Amino acid sequence: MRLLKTGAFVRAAQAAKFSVPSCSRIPISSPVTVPSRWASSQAQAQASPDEQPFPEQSVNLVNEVDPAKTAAASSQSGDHARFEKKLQELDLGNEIIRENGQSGAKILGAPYIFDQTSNLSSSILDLVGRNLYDHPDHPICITRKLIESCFEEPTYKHFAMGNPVVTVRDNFDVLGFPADHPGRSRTDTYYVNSTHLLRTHTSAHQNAAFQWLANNPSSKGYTICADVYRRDSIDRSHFPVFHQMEGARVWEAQRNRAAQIERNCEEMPKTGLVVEDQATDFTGTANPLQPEHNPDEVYQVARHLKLSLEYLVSRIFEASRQSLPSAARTDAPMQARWIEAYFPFTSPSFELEVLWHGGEWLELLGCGVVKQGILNKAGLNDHISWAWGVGIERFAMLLFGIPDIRLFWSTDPRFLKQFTRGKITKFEPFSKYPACYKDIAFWIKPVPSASSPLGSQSAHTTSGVAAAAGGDATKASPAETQPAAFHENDIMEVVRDVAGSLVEDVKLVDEFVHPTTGRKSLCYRINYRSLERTLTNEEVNGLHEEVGRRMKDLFGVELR
Ligand code: FA5
Ligand code: MG
Repeated sequence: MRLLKTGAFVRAAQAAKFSVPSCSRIPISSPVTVPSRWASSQAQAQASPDEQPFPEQSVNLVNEVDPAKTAAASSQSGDHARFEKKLQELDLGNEIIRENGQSGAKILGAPYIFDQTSNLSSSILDLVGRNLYDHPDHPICITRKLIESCFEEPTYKHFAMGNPVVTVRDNFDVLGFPADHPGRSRTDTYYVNSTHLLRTHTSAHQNAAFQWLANNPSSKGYTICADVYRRDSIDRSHFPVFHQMEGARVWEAQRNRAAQIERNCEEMPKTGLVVEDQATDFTGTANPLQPEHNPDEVYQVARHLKLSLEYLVSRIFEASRQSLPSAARTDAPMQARWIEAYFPFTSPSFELEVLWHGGEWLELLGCGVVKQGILNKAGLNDHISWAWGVGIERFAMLLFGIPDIRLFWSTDPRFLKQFTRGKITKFEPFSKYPACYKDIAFWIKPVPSASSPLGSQSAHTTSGVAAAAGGDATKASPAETQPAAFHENDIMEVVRDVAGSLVEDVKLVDEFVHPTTGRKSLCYRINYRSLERTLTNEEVNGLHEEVGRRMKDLFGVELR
């Protein structure tokens, strides 16, 4: 039983409230300006001078690739063509269809034929097309607008990307992801089929956006907002769908470009952030500048990038502080630090972390100087550029004091009614319903991945590399000593499919290797808790038994 995530619900919500982007192809050089549907003149009139709603400047940027056409082109046999035609004609929302040994899905109106790489589940498809970032009173949209307001037009153009189906090429290949990067693994990424996937990061649109800049030289940069999808663990800060924003700024070739960028740095607003910069050396092999670049320019581009993001973070923290009651506000400055990072498409690369409650460092964003090959491919040969990517939920949880990432998907009016466009208000928890945890223990099957329907590829070999775009190289599968019959993300996916948002977290609580047989046993604790009501024992037992059944059927585990 799933409260939030039934296909029927999503279709109703789509019809009533959320816009479903059309799949028609629009040339990259002529983006469509979306009318300010949600900019209410009433809200504008009511806002006090220091509570101005963030500006409305959204544009839809459409990928070069039309997924419907590519999907059609990729199917070869007559059977496939017939099945695809049938899918095309069926009047469905997002749905998976299995018929006579064939399977496929309809996603936002386009048909896709599955192959051996496909690993989509209906629970994930139910979330496609909700477009939370387009709903003006939703905290994701309010946060998006606040971020966009830090990167002003006309220098920056703002894009939102509705359709999450992109090509493997756009998500990984064009960006230079190595073949064994963990982000490419089927355990970490939702594949529609071997050529298409649900984007794992907004950088999937980087190439298209740079092409747009090449054709629109009056703009010098952009932001892109989109929903992104990763097979991941289940806890209060991880959900298989979250939102990212990406930004870039280019400088064309000009005499003394370093001095020009330096002037742009001087123009940046000053912030009160206390920032430690541990990533200033680009001369070694750890975080090198690119050989084709002028070092003076790289240092200025990196400085401009860091100043721009420090400005963004200081605006977020100031907005968060202002939304607290005056007695709860402190004047203590926010502490942040720059550390070195690795992304296949930038060098040097950085991450910004902030000191979180309890003294923990929390990663807010990744960024860097764009690889020259990527700019060249987009027609920006003589340009230099920085780019960044941030997680919107990370900022929104902080801004609104939202304690659980599942809440962003809630349709409960007690949640939705608390937020208003252009305003940052602290979330008032409406209730905390009781949790009910249950353990599931099983022996994993000691066979190679081929027999696992969602099996791993050999993608855990990129060690010591900070993962970009999903695929956590540091999170080893607990089963890694027994080759890939089971990956931790597989149980996460089963739990999500069975119980959806009724699970707060899933944790490995015990691991055990039999001393004589060498077989491995794992025990996971599933914490069932609804955000909206009290779950009955009977209901939780039913869900838990179904999780056990599916683990047995799909992964051949032996329940203990
Ligand atoms: C990326 O996705 C890169 N595309 C970012 C980038 C863009 C780098 C452009 C350079 C140039 P990463 O996987 O670290 O990187 O994710 C970027 C941000 O998304 C993180 O810093 C974090 O804020 C957010 N994020 C990542 N994973 C999650 C998650 N599971 N839940 C919520 N937010 C997340
Ligand atoms: Mg990261």
